[in-house]
Amino acid sequence: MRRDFLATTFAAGIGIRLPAHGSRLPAPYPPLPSSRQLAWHTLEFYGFLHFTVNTFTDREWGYGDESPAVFNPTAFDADQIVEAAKDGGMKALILTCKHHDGFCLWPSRYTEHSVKNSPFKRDVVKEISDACARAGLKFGVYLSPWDRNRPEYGGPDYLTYYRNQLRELLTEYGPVFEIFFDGANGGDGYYGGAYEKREIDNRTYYDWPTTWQLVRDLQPQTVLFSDAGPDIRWVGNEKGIAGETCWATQNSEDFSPGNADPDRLNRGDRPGSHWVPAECDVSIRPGWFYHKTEDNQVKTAEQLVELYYSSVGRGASFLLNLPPDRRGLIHENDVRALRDLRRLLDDTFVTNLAVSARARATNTRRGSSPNNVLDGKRDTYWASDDDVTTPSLTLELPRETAFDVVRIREYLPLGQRVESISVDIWERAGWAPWAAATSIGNCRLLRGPRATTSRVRLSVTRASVCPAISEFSLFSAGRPS
Ligand code: FUL
Ligand code: CA
Repeated sequence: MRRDFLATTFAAGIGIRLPAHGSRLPAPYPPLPSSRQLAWHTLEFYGFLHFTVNTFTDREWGYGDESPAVFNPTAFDADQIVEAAKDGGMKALILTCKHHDGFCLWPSRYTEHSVKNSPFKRDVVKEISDACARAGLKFGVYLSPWDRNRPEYGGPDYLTYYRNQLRELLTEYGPVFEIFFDGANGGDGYYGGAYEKREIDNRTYYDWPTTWQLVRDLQPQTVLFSDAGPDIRWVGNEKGIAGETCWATQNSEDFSPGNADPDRLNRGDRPGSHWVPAECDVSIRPGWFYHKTEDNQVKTAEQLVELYYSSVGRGASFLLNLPPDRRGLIHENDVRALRDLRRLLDDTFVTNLAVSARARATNTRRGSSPNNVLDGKRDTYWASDDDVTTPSLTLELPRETAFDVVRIREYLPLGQRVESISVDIWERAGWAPWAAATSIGNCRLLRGPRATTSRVRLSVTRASVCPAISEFSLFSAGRPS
């Protein structure tokens, strides 16, 4: 009874219609994603833009004493930058509005250390956010907590400064889908002329709960990223690689930005107290900022595809950095790599070879249907009865079909339920194993030898509660058998 009541209330709360005939939804398996996290999960692949005085001084970390005069892109074009990202298949862009050097890409009222005192003068944050809106990409903000320019850094007044800047960014540039709170705190810097080393305790100094609340008040749909979440967590490396097992849940109450266990971030915790999925940040070049010497070290489309499988394919997101060059453009080599990446991903994922299959399951909960894994919709799913936690579902294809990639998604509003799965193919003599995996969550991409068959079976081999699977698709990447 109580469970029925909870399921119904939950369903109403997230706007889901209960199936007819009074059949029960599976009880949610907490922790559950918030609506802002669910929206973020649909993005999967988006970009980072590292751009500041470093672009012109050829550094990765500015010291904070750079003159605004050095910031002078000769042909800055926000539309070219955004189109390069869009052509690569990205759904959003996060801009370093302020990196560790403290130089602001917008004319902040609270400092002279910004574009307004550069020869360039223009508001880069406005131009990029407007270009994103024109192109239909979401816009996000990186605002470095560590500021090597500010005299107040290390004391309480700096927090007021930081929050004032955050307020400007959240009130004057339209919707912000994500804020990336970096954990780096290097120590020495200019600090308004002090030229000294300043240590802070990253567990207490920033008083993050107050800052997070400010964002919630101003833009409740913004997801907050850091080593500690609260919405999205760092994946524990800057290589774009999530753990082969990567849970969306974590017990990170004792983590803070700059203070966390990278191994645990990489795989998540199960059971975990909170829904805090991983984001995989990595640069398309060796550095985060543009360096001419790296023009021939742009990752190839094939390397980027591998990163897509090791991030998006393990339930995390892929945050790929594109550094604008000294012209203020994405370099031709990077544009080409992005376009080729998009072509390779489209070649694989545009056609789901299972669309005209029929799905049958060993157990199906009343009100759900096995065919719900085939409709391309995240909000419909196949579920089993409460006491059946290891059911299987078979796709019967209208003809022999060759595939080498599988995509599986769980229905996230009910939590991360499945612990392991296997995929088998029908051969003349019976079922043969094709691939197996652990965590699924938002997305699991499996690659295996090219198989030609008329039946493919997904078996849930371990689950905490009855599974709720929203997608089971077959694709061909053209891999050799
Ligand atoms: C790091 C920073 O120190 C790098 O410069 C870069 O911004 C990267 C995304 O995060 O912590
Ligand atoms: Ca579906």
